[in-house]
Amino acid sequence: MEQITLEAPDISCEHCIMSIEKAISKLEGVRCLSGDPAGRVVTLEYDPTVMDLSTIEGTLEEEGYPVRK
Ligand SMILES: [Cu+2]
Repeated sequence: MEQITLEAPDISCEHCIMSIEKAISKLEGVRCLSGDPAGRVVTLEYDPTVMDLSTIEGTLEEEGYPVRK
């Protein structure tokens, strides 16, 4: 499993983290480890053999939280 922390500047509160967790939970091979509304980051774990980072980033963007590269 790969672990990655993604920064999404549009995260503003715990509800944003929950929205992201919900969207991520629908994807195969990835799960949320933690979210930090103050730091505007989410830390994820994913299996690179079934999931790629661009799909995860696309899902966050669709949810309204584009990832800062
Ligand atoms: Cu929020």
